[in-house]
Order: sequence, then C-alpha cells, then structure tokens
Amino acid sequence: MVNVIGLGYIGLPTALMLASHGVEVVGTDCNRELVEELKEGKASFDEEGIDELLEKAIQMGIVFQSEYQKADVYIISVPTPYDKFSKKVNPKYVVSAVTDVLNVAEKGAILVIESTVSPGTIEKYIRPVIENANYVIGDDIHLVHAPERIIPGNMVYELLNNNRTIGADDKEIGTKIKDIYSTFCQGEIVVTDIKTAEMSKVVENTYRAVNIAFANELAKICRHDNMDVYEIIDICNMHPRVNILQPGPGVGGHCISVDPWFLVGDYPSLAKVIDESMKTNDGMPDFILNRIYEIMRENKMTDISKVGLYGLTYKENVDDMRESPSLQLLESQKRHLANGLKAYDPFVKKDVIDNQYHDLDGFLSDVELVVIMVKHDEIKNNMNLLKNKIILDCHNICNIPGTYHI
Ligand code: SAJ
Repeated sequence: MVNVIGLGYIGLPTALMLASHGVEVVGTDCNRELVEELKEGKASFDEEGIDELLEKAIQMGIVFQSEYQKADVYIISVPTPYDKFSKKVNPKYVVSAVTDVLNVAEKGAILVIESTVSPGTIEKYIRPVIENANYVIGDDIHLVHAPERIIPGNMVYELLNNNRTIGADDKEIGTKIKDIYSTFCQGEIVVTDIKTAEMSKVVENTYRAVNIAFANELAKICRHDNMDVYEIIDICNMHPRVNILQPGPGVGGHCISVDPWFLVGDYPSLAKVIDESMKTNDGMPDFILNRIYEIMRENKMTDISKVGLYGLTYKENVDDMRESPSLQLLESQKRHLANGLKAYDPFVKKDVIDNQYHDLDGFLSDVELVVIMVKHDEIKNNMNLLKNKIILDCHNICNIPGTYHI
C-alpha cells in the first residue's frame, strides 16, 4: 500500500493517478477540512481533468485520512518554502512529515520524497532525522527522491506522459519505485542517486527562470530604444539553435520563482547568473508599475482608481495565486502609499484584495486603463470588449491599435 502525504497541487494528482491505475492508496493530509471535501468528491483546486480523475480514484477505492498509515511506500509531497533572507530551502515541512512517518512505519518501508529540495537537503536534514530515531537507512528504512515535473494547467496529461527521475541509494529500491510510477507514467524513468535527482530538478526550473529573465532583460532594452522585443524574439527563434522564452510582468508560482533561489542560497559566490536572473524577474512587477505611471502621464490620467489589473493568478487558466506578479505589483503600490488600483480575475472567486471585482463587465465599466497581467482564455477570446480602453498588454495578445506593451 502507498501512503501519499500532503494532498496539494502535486500530492493529490499523484495519489489519484496511482489509485486509478490499480495501486492501493491512502492519501493523508493534516488539513481535516480538505480531507472531508476529498471524501465528498470535491477537488481542492481547478485543473483540467482532475474531477474525473478524483471520481475514478474513489471508484477504485482510494481512502483519504488525516492520520499517517502503516504502508510499504510513503510518498511525501509537502511544500518546501525558501527563507526570504538566506534564500536557502526551508525543509521544515518535509522534516516534520518524515518524523511523523517514522512513528508508524515498519521495517523495510520506502520513503519517497517528491517535494523539491536543493542538492544535499536529504543528506543534511532527512538522514539525521531517520538515524536519530534509531533506524538504519538501507535496512530498516529506504530513502528515495522522485521529484515531479508536471505543469499546472496540464497536470493530468503531463503526469501520464512526462519522463521522470528517481534518485535512490540502492538501484534495486529505485527500480521498485520506478515500477510503481510505471503503473501510470508512460515516459522514460531514469534511476540515479539522490543528490543527482535533487540537483536535476532544481536545474530544470533554474534553466527556465534564466531564459525568462533574458527575455525580460531584452524587453527592457527594447523599451529603452523603442524596438519590438516580440518581433525580435520571433526572428531569433527561427534560428535552429535559439529558443528564447517570452517576457512578462514577472514570474510567479511555487517553482520557477522559488527553486533557483536554493542554488543562490547554497552557492552564493558561484551562482551569479542565477542570482541576477532572479532579481531581474522579481523586478518586473515594479517595472510594470512604472509603465503604468508613464502611460497615465502620457494620457493625462491622474486617478489611479481608473486603472485595472486584469488577472491575479500567477499564470493563465489556473486558480493558483502563489507568488503572483499581480499581487507583488499591488504590494509594491501599497509601499508607495498609492492604493487604489482595481483588479479582476475570473478564476479568483474569493475577495483577496481591496477593489476586487467578480464580473468582467462591472470591472471594465469602472476603469479606463486595463493592464493585461494574465493571458486567461476569457480575455483572449473577448478582446473586442477592450476596444475603447487604454491597454497595457504584458503578454502581446492584443492587436487593437494603440495598445501599449512592456
Ligand atoms: N513565464 C514567463 N515567460 C514565459 C513562460 C513563463 O514570464 O515564456 C512566467 C509565467 O507567466 C509564470 C511563471 O513564468 O508566472 C512560471 O510559469 P511556467 O508555466 O513557466 O511554470 P510553472 O511554475 O507553472 O511550472 C514549472 C515547470 N518547470 C519547467 O517548465 C522547467 C513544471 O514542469 C514544473 O513541474 C514546475 O515548475 C514545478 O513544480 O517545479
């Protein structure tokens, strides 16, 4: 039996996928409310295909609990935040999950950490917890790291089709875990050691962060000298060995805006390009705020309450607001004691900020300048609604003449 610990963005789809492919699964989360909702068949976040997957998993017998179980395999998928000051990974949730697992685990159990951690974290923080509880690693308890790679918005498809990495002390144990993931994963699964798996995961997200930072820097250079960054990137990407990502209003989510900092925290004198890239990305919401002020001046606007942000989530067509550029921009505006920006997001049903709207028409009728922070399908498919507005398009999705860009 597999006990999946942590039923969030990664743990839940993983547990459901295993269960719907015939593996006996208990999903455990300390949030009792969440557990009750899952038992009733309600997924805690919107994601293409998740409701159907939950229904299938329930039919196949998945169980949701708040308690840790006796199991052959534990898959730990809890958050790994970073310390804003030191930039290092904060492993407190993983450590506490491992400690709780050890209270119930029996000899021979395999402990799989799915949470993203910086290279060496398992060595430094997890092994001592197990050893201090008087277990012999490799005999009483086996350790594995199996980082995920799925992208919010396409999780179900990617869980089925992405290649995966499994890091284990012992190849045989790694292969056992590979067999479990192979019940649903049709991609190639590489088995390596734990530190290589830890580093590979962080490097993948760092690669993307650095590439986005490069695009953001190009956008700033092009703005300075009145060049079209989008056309330039399109032309460059026609070269067979160039693939530049897109500039945007900032980088959000709990992966690309977080994981690369682990390397800066652990290797401050070596990770220079990464450090600068992260600062570039983190500076984008402020850059957009300055663009807003510039555009207001150009259009003789003086009232900030006539400016509206379209989109509060960290990217298109998801309901996740973690590290969202819009929230960072609003925070920055508050620091300048200039409250008043309006905002709307079709995916955010609860009130999370002041001046938030829950209907697009009401929002649009109250603002003159619309800042497209997130390229949700809703706005892409209804561009005509912006015809009489001043528009700052941070994603190059609007072809209305006179539209401003980053
Ligand atoms: N973004 C840009 N320009 C781009 C692409 C993205 O500014 O060209 C911004 C997005 O708007 C968003 C942020 O970057 O704010 C991150 O979005 P994303 O779609 O690039 O990635 P995430 O954070 O949703 O998921 C990433 C993925 N990693 C990689 O593509 C290397 C995913 O595969 C990982 O599983 C996930 O992180 C994770 O959990 O680590």
